[in-house]
Amino acid sequence: MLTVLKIGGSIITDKSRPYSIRKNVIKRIAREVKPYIETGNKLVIIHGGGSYGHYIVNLHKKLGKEEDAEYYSKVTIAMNELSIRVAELFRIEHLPVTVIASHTLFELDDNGNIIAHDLSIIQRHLDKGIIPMLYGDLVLGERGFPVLSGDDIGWYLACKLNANRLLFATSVDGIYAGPIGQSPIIDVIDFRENGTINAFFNNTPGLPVHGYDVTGGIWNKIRSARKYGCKNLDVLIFNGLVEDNIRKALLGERIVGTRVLL
Ligand code: IP8
Repeated sequence: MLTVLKIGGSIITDKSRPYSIRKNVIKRIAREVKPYIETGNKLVIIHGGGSYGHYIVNLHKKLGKEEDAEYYSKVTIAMNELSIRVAELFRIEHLPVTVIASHTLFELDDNGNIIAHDLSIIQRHLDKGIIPMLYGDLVLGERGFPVLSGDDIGWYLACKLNANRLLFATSVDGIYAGPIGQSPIIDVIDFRENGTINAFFNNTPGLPVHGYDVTGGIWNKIRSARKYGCKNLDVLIFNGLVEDNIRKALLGERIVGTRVLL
């Protein structure tokens, strides 16, 4: 079984404080991942930018410096640092993770399409029992340095690596049918029904957008579901801050969340 797990930046960092990580949450997540790995399953982890990437990107947007080489340097180093910190906490829990910098593997064209370099490096790590850890990052674009979100990487890798499951651990219970907190969680989004996706996006307001979430939250990014044309992928968007949810989701146990059927 191969699972791609995207861990939201708002789970592993404190978005109200620049460059802050939530150590205890990350350690807890590592412990929740263990039972899945110990039963011989494969895992790719991707995490978001949180109070590292989103913070810096937002700051530079205001200054109009999005095409500056130093900006690219600053964000890619900061994201790498965040990832190393997360990976180290996993390693302490004896999970064999390694960080693969997303900007070395992906670029984006002018239409926002992913150009991937040799993905077999990920497969070869998986074959040797390693857990590759990637993250939302700045990448080389045709012009400038666009943001490639971890969600997009998640969809892309899950489709290209033929993963069985794609899990989005977010800081909310799933996708709400209307205003957050006042409306129910959507149980299932079925993209297999023709036309559903358009009606769906015309009528729904979406997940909460955090102060400086430059990639717009999972609601926008879920459009990517169709882009990479993957089929038979079991997708679940759920609350990774609820204790034990990640363990259960990895083991296929039932939890509150939104399932996406492809
Ligand atoms: O949090 C964004 O990744 P995301 C990464 O997965 C940067 O959307 C650099 C802001």
